[in-house]
Amino acid sequence: MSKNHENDYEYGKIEGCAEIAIRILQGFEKKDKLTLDNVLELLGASEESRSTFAPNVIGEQAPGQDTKIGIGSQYIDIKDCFNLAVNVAREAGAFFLNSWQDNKEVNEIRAHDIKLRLDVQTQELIVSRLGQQYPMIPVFGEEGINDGAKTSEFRWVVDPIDGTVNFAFDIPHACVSIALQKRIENAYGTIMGVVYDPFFDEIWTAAVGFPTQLNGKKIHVSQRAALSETVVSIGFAKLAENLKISMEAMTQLMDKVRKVRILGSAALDLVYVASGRLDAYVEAGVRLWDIAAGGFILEQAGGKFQRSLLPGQEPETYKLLASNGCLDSELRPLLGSRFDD
Ligand code: LIP
Repeated sequence: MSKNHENDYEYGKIEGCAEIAIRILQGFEKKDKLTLDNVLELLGASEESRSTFAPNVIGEQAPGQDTKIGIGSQYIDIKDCFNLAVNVAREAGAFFLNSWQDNKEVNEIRAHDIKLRLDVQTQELIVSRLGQQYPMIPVFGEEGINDGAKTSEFRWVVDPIDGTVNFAFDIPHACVSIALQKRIENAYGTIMGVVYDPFFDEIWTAAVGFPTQLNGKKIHVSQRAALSETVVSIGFAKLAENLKISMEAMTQLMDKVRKVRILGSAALDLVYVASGRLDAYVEAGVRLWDIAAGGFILEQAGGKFQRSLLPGQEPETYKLLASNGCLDSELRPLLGSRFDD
Protein backbone atom coordinates (compact mmCIF):
# COMPACT_ATOMS: atom_id res chain seq x y z
CA MET A 1 0.00 0.00 0.00
CA SER A 2 1.42 3.39 -0.92
CA LYS A 3 2.75 5.39 2.00
CA ASN A 4 0.15 8.16 1.90
CA HIS A 5 -2.73 5.67 2.34
CA GLU A 6 -1.30 4.04 5.41
CA ASN A 7 -3.30 6.36 7.70
CA ASP A 8 -6.53 5.35 5.97
CA TYR A 9 -6.36 2.04 7.80
CA GLU A 10 -5.07 3.08 11.18
CA TYR A 11 -8.08 1.29 12.70
CA GLY A 12 -6.44 -2.12 12.79
CA LYS A 13 -2.88 -1.24 11.82
CA ILE A 14 -3.46 -3.23 8.64
CA GLU A 15 -0.33 -3.66 6.51
CA GLY A 16 -1.63 -4.19 2.98
CA CYS A 17 -4.58 -4.61 0.62
CA ALA A 18 -4.17 -8.38 0.53
CA GLU A 19 -4.86 -8.63 4.26
CA ILE A 20 -7.91 -6.36 3.88
CA ALA A 21 -9.28 -8.53 1.07
CA ILE A 22 -8.70 -11.70 3.07
CA ARG A 23 -10.51 -10.26 6.10
CA ILE A 24 -13.51 -9.17 4.01
CA LEU A 25 -13.71 -12.52 2.17
CA GLN A 26 -13.57 -14.29 5.54
CA GLY A 27 -16.40 -11.99 6.62
CA PHE A 28 -18.51 -12.97 3.62
CA GLU A 29 -17.91 -16.65 4.46
CA LYS A 30 -19.51 -16.04 7.85
CA LYS A 31 -22.38 -13.76 6.70
CA ASP A 32 -24.40 -13.81 3.47
CA LYS A 33 -24.14 -10.00 3.30
CA LEU A 34 -21.97 -7.41 4.93
CA THR A 35 -23.12 -3.98 5.96
CA LEU A 36 -20.75 -1.05 5.94
CA ASP A 37 -20.44 -1.52 9.68
CA ASN A 38 -19.44 -5.19 9.22
CA VAL A 39 -16.69 -4.26 6.76
CA LEU A 40 -15.34 -1.56 9.07
CA GLU A 41 -15.42 -4.05 11.94
CA LEU A 42 -13.46 -6.55 9.83
CA LEU A 43 -10.94 -3.82 9.13
CA GLY A 44 -10.46 -3.55 12.89
CA ALA A 45 -12.26 -0.20 13.24
CA SER A 46 -13.17 0.55 16.83
CA GLU A 47 -16.87 0.91 17.75
CA GLU A 48 -16.23 4.60 18.38
CA SER A 49 -14.72 5.18 14.94
CA ARG A 50 -17.34 3.03 13.18
CA SER A 51 -20.13 5.05 14.74
CA THR A 52 -18.84 8.16 12.93
CA PHE A 53 -20.32 6.65 9.75
CA ALA A 54 -23.80 6.68 11.24
CA PRO A 55 -26.21 8.74 9.10
CA ASN A 56 -27.16 10.92 11.99
CA VAL A 57 -23.71 12.48 11.74
CA ILE A 58 -25.41 15.11 9.58
CA GLY A 59 -23.58 15.67 6.33
CA GLU A 60 -21.04 12.85 6.74
CA GLN A 61 -21.16 10.56 3.69
CA ALA A 62 -19.77 7.14 4.50
CA PRO A 63 -17.08 6.41 1.85
CA GLY A 64 -18.55 4.29 -0.95
CA GLN A 65 -21.93 4.08 0.80
CA ASP A 66 -24.56 4.41 -1.95
CA THR A 67 -27.65 5.68 -0.18
CA LYS A 68 -29.90 6.27 -3.18
CA ILE A 69 -32.98 4.10 -3.75
CA GLY A 70 -35.11 4.46 -6.87
CA ILE A 71 -38.73 5.37 -7.33
CA GLY A 72 -39.15 4.81 -11.07
CA SER A 73 -37.40 7.80 -12.60
CA GLN A 74 -37.10 9.49 -9.21
CA TYR A 75 -34.77 8.72 -6.38
CA ILE A 76 -34.91 9.10 -2.65
CA ASP A 77 -31.65 9.27 -0.81
CA ILE A 78 -32.03 7.16 2.32
CA LYS A 79 -29.43 9.24 4.16
CA ASP A 80 -31.32 12.45 3.30
CA CYS A 81 -34.61 10.81 4.36
CA PHE A 82 -32.94 9.68 7.57
CA ASN A 83 -31.60 13.15 8.41
CA LEU A 84 -35.05 14.59 7.57
CA ALA A 85 -36.86 12.08 9.80
CA VAL A 86 -34.46 12.74 12.69
CA ASN A 87 -34.92 16.52 12.42
CA VAL A 88 -38.72 16.27 12.04
CA ALA A 89 -39.03 13.86 14.98
CA ARG A 90 -37.03 16.24 17.16
CA GLU A 91 -39.13 19.24 16.07
CA ALA A 92 -42.41 17.37 16.62
CA GLY A 93 -41.30 16.15 20.06
CA ALA A 94 -40.32 19.68 21.08
CA PHE A 95 -43.68 20.91 19.76
CA PHE A 96 -45.82 18.64 21.90
CA LEU A 97 -43.50 18.91 24.92
CA ASN A 98 -43.96 22.68 24.75
CA SER A 99 -47.68 22.12 25.44
CA TRP A 100 -46.89 19.83 28.37
CA GLN A 101 -48.21 22.18 31.07
CA ASP A 102 -51.12 23.58 29.01
CA ASN A 103 -54.72 22.46 29.31
CA LYS A 104 -55.03 19.54 26.93
CA GLU A 105 -57.96 19.83 24.52
CA VAL A 106 -59.60 16.40 24.11
CA ASN A 107 -60.83 15.47 20.63
CA GLU A 108 -62.19 12.03 21.53
CA ILE A 109 -62.58 10.01 24.72
CA ARG A 110 -63.35 6.30 24.85
CA ALA A 111 -63.44 3.64 27.59
CA HIS A 112 -59.72 2.92 27.33
CA ASP A 113 -58.37 5.68 25.09
CA ILE A 114 -58.04 9.44 24.70
CA LYS A 115 -57.26 11.45 21.57
CA LEU A 116 -56.00 15.02 21.93
CA ARG A 117 -56.21 17.94 19.50
CA LEU A 118 -52.44 18.05 19.97
CA ASP A 119 -52.16 14.61 18.28
CA VAL A 120 -53.68 16.15 15.14
CA GLN A 121 -51.62 19.34 15.35
CA THR A 122 -48.38 17.38 15.80
CA GLN A 123 -49.13 15.15 12.82
CA GLU A 124 -49.95 18.24 10.72
CA LEU A 125 -46.49 19.61 11.58
CA ILE A 126 -44.82 16.30 10.67
CA VAL A 127 -46.70 15.95 7.37
CA SER A 128 -45.84 19.53 6.42
CA ARG A 129 -42.12 19.13 7.13
CA LEU A 130 -41.77 15.72 5.43
CA GLY A 131 -43.75 16.93 2.42
CA GLN A 132 -41.49 19.96 1.87
CA GLN A 133 -38.56 17.66 1.00
CA TYR A 134 -40.35 14.58 -0.33
CA PRO A 135 -43.81 15.61 -1.64
CA MET A 136 -44.09 12.30 -3.54
CA ILE A 137 -43.98 10.20 -0.35
CA PRO A 138 -47.45 10.01 1.32
CA VAL A 139 -48.02 9.63 5.08
CA PHE A 140 -49.84 6.71 6.70
CA GLY A 141 -50.54 8.31 10.07
CA GLU A 142 -52.64 7.78 13.18
CA GLU A 143 -54.35 11.15 12.65
CA GLY A 144 -54.95 10.74 8.93
CA ILE A 145 -53.85 8.59 5.99
CA ASN A 146 -52.81 10.41 2.79
CA ASP A 147 -54.24 9.24 -0.51
CA GLY A 148 -51.80 6.86 -2.13
CA ALA A 149 -50.31 5.66 1.16
CA LYS A 150 -51.62 2.15 0.40
CA THR A 151 -50.21 1.91 -3.12
CA SER A 152 -47.20 4.25 -3.29
CA GLU A 153 -43.59 3.07 -3.81
CA PHE A 154 -42.62 4.56 -0.45
CA ARG A 155 -44.63 5.81 2.53
CA TRP A 156 -43.99 7.39 5.88
CA VAL A 157 -45.72 5.67 8.83
CA VAL A 158 -46.26 8.20 11.62
CA ASP A 159 -47.52 8.23 15.18
CA PRO A 160 -47.27 11.88 16.27
CA ILE A 161 -47.68 11.14 19.98
CA ASP A 162 -47.36 7.49 20.98
CA GLY A 163 -48.47 7.30 24.61
CA THR A 164 -51.24 9.90 24.31
CA VAL A 165 -53.09 8.78 27.47
CA ASN A 166 -49.82 9.10 29.44
CA PHE A 167 -49.37 12.60 28.03
CA ALA A 168 -53.00 13.54 28.79
CA PHE A 169 -52.43 12.54 32.44
CA ASP A 170 -49.07 14.38 32.70
CA ILE A 171 -47.16 11.07 32.80
CA PRO A 172 -43.81 11.85 31.08
CA HIS A 173 -43.64 8.73 28.91
CA ALA A 174 -44.53 9.37 25.25
CA CYS A 175 -42.69 9.74 21.94
CA VAL A 176 -42.80 10.55 18.23
CA SER A 177 -42.55 7.53 15.91
CA ILE A 178 -41.60 7.91 12.22
CA ALA A 179 -40.89 4.98 9.89
CA LEU A 180 -40.13 4.89 6.17
CA GLN A 181 -41.51 1.86 4.31
CA LYS A 182 -40.84 0.63 0.77
CA ARG A 183 -43.38 -1.27 -1.28
CA ILE A 184 -42.23 -4.84 -1.86
CA GLU A 185 -44.63 -6.65 -4.21
CA ASN A 186 -48.01 -6.42 -2.46
CA ALA A 187 -46.74 -5.47 0.96
CA TYR A 188 -44.58 -2.87 2.64
CA GLY A 189 -41.24 -3.39 4.39
CA THR A 190 -39.72 -0.90 6.82
CA ILE A 191 -36.31 0.45 5.79
CA MET A 192 -35.87 3.19 8.40
CA GLY A 193 -37.14 3.98 11.89
CA VAL A 194 -36.83 6.96 14.24
CA VAL A 195 -38.35 7.08 17.76
CA TYR A 196 -37.87 10.28 19.78
CA ASP A 197 -38.67 10.76 23.48
CA PRO A 198 -38.55 14.51 24.15
CA PHE A 199 -38.85 14.09 27.93
CA PHE A 200 -35.38 12.51 28.14
CA ASP A 201 -34.11 13.85 24.77
CA GLU A 202 -33.48 10.27 23.64
CA ILE A 203 -33.61 9.38 19.95
CA TRP A 204 -33.41 5.79 18.67
CA THR A 205 -32.47 5.45 14.99
CA ALA A 206 -32.01 2.69 12.43
CA ALA A 207 -31.82 2.53 8.63
CA VAL A 208 -30.82 -0.22 6.24
CA GLY A 209 -27.05 -0.29 5.91
CA PHE A 210 -26.43 1.88 8.96
CA PRO A 211 -25.79 1.05 12.65
CA THR A 212 -28.69 1.06 15.10
CA GLN A 213 -28.22 3.75 17.69
CA LEU A 214 -29.51 5.58 20.74
CA ASN A 215 -28.28 9.19 20.71
CA GLY A 216 -25.52 8.22 18.27
CA LYS A 217 -24.22 5.22 20.25
CA LYS A 218 -24.72 1.69 18.89
CA ILE A 219 -27.26 -0.40 20.81
CA HIS A 220 -27.99 -4.10 21.12
CA VAL A 221 -30.64 -6.19 22.83
CA SER A 222 -29.90 -7.83 26.19
CA GLN A 223 -28.54 -11.36 26.34
CA ARG A 224 -30.67 -12.48 29.29
CA ALA A 225 -31.89 -16.00 28.48
CA ALA A 226 -33.49 -16.97 31.79
CA LEU A 227 -37.06 -15.66 32.08
CA SER A 228 -36.66 -15.37 35.86
CA GLU A 229 -34.02 -12.67 35.32
CA THR A 230 -36.06 -10.59 32.87
CA VAL A 231 -38.18 -7.45 32.95
CA VAL A 232 -41.12 -7.82 30.55
CA SER A 233 -43.58 -5.13 29.40
CA ILE A 234 -47.23 -5.90 28.66
CA GLY A 235 -49.40 -3.45 26.71
CA PHE A 236 -53.10 -3.09 27.43
CA ALA A 237 -54.88 -1.75 24.35
CA LYS A 238 -58.52 -0.70 23.95
CA LEU A 239 -60.94 -3.51 23.08
CA ALA A 240 -62.19 -5.94 25.75
CA GLU A 241 -61.00 -8.96 23.72
CA ASN A 242 -57.46 -7.53 23.56
CA LEU A 243 -57.44 -6.58 27.24
CA LYS A 244 -58.40 -10.18 28.05
CA ILE A 245 -55.41 -11.54 26.09
CA SER A 246 -53.05 -9.22 27.96
CA MET A 247 -54.60 -10.09 31.33
CA GLU A 248 -54.02 -13.80 30.60
CA ALA A 249 -50.41 -13.03 29.69
CA MET A 250 -49.91 -11.10 32.91
CA THR A 251 -51.26 -14.02 34.93
CA GLN A 252 -48.92 -16.40 33.14
CA LEU A 253 -45.81 -14.22 33.42
CA MET A 254 -46.08 -12.38 36.74
CA ASP A 255 -44.46 -15.05 38.92
CA LYS A 256 -42.07 -16.32 36.22
CA VAL A 257 -40.19 -13.05 35.49
CA ARG A 258 -38.26 -10.63 37.67
CA LYS A 259 -40.79 -7.86 37.01
CA VAL A 260 -43.72 -7.00 34.72
CA ARG A 261 -44.07 -3.40 33.55
CA ILE A 262 -47.08 -1.66 31.92
CA LEU A 263 -45.71 1.58 30.42
CA GLY A 264 -48.32 2.76 27.86
CA SER A 265 -46.23 3.39 24.72
CA ALA A 266 -45.70 0.58 22.23
CA ALA A 267 -42.94 2.44 20.38
CA LEU A 268 -40.95 3.06 23.58
CA ASP A 269 -41.51 -0.54 24.72
CA LEU A 270 -40.00 -1.75 21.44
CA VAL A 271 -36.94 0.52 21.54
CA TYR A 272 -36.45 -0.27 25.25
CA VAL A 273 -36.13 -3.93 24.24
CA ALA A 274 -33.77 -2.85 21.41
CA SER A 275 -31.51 -1.11 23.92
CA GLY A 276 -31.66 -3.77 26.65
CA ARG A 277 -33.84 -1.86 29.14
CA LEU A 278 -36.56 -4.49 28.68
CA ASP A 279 -36.12 -8.11 27.63
CA ALA A 280 -39.54 -8.65 26.03
CA TYR A 281 -42.81 -6.86 25.28
CA VAL A 282 -46.20 -8.30 24.32
CA GLU A 283 -49.48 -6.66 23.31
CA ALA A 284 -52.61 -7.40 21.31
CA GLY A 285 -54.38 -4.52 19.59
CA VAL A 286 -51.63 -2.13 18.50
CA ARG A 287 -51.75 -0.30 15.15
CA LEU A 288 -49.11 -0.14 12.43
CA TRP A 289 -48.12 3.45 13.34
CA ASP A 290 -47.44 2.39 16.97
CA ILE A 291 -44.97 -0.32 15.99
CA ALA A 292 -43.44 0.21 12.51
CA ALA A 293 -40.41 2.28 13.57
CA GLY A 294 -39.79 0.60 16.94
CA GLY A 295 -40.16 -2.90 15.51
CA PHE A 296 -37.60 -2.16 12.78
CA ILE A 297 -35.16 -0.67 15.28
CA LEU A 298 -35.56 -3.76 17.48
CA GLU A 299 -34.80 -6.15 14.60
CA GLN A 300 -31.78 -4.08 13.56
CA ALA A 301 -30.55 -4.25 17.19
CA GLY A 302 -30.58 -8.07 17.09
CA GLY A 303 -34.02 -8.66 18.60
CA LYS A 304 -37.07 -10.62 17.44
CA PHE A 305 -40.26 -8.79 16.36
CA GLN A 306 -43.02 -11.34 15.78
CA ARG A 307 -46.36 -9.82 14.83
CA SER A 308 -49.53 -10.81 13.02
CA LEU A 309 -52.71 -9.05 11.96
CA LEU A 310 -55.74 -9.42 14.23
CA PRO A 311 -58.71 -10.57 12.09
CA GLY A 312 -62.02 -8.75 12.43
CA GLN A 313 -60.46 -5.63 13.95
CA GLU A 314 -59.66 -2.24 12.39
CA PRO A 315 -57.17 -2.41 9.47
CA GLU A 316 -53.47 -2.75 10.37
CA THR A 317 -54.20 -3.89 13.94
CA TYR A 318 -51.62 -6.35 15.29
CA LYS A 319 -50.74 -8.67 18.12
CA LEU A 320 -47.03 -8.87 18.79
CA LEU A 321 -44.32 -10.61 20.74
CA ALA A 322 -41.06 -8.62 20.84
CA SER A 323 -37.98 -9.96 22.60
CA ASN A 324 -34.19 -10.05 22.81
CA GLY A 325 -34.38 -13.32 20.82
CA CYS A 326 -33.12 -15.47 23.73
CA LEU A 327 -36.42 -16.27 25.47
CA ASP A 328 -38.60 -18.14 22.95
CA SER A 329 -38.11 -21.55 24.60
CA GLU A 330 -39.62 -20.23 27.83
CA LEU A 331 -42.06 -17.62 26.48
CA ARG A 332 -43.80 -19.78 23.89
CA PRO A 333 -45.04 -22.51 26.29
CA LEU A 334 -46.43 -19.79 28.57
CA LEU A 335 -48.01 -17.52 25.93
CA GLY A 336 -48.90 -19.98 23.18
CA SER A 337 -50.07 -18.19 20.03
CA ARG A 338 -51.74 -15.33 21.89
CA PHE A 339 -49.31 -12.80 20.45
CA ASP A 340 -48.14 -14.30 17.20
CA ASP A 341 -49.38 -17.00 14.86
C1 LIP B 1 -50.94 3.55 22.34
C2 LIP B 1 -49.96 2.41 22.26
C3 LIP B 1 -50.08 1.50 23.48
C4 LIP B 1 -51.48 0.95 23.58
C5 LIP B 1 -52.49 2.09 23.65
C6 LIP B 1 -52.36 3.06 22.48
P1 LIP B 1 -51.32 5.89 21.15
O1 LIP B 1 -50.82 4.33 21.17
O2 LIP B 1 -48.66 2.92 22.19
O3 LIP B 1 -49.17 0.43 23.40
O4 LIP B 1 -51.58 0.12 24.71
O5 LIP B 1 -53.79 1.55 23.66
O6 LIP B 1 -52.73 2.38 21.30
O7 LIP B 1 -52.82 5.82 20.99
O8 LIP B 1 -50.92 6.54 22.41
O9 LIP B 1 -50.65 6.46 19.93
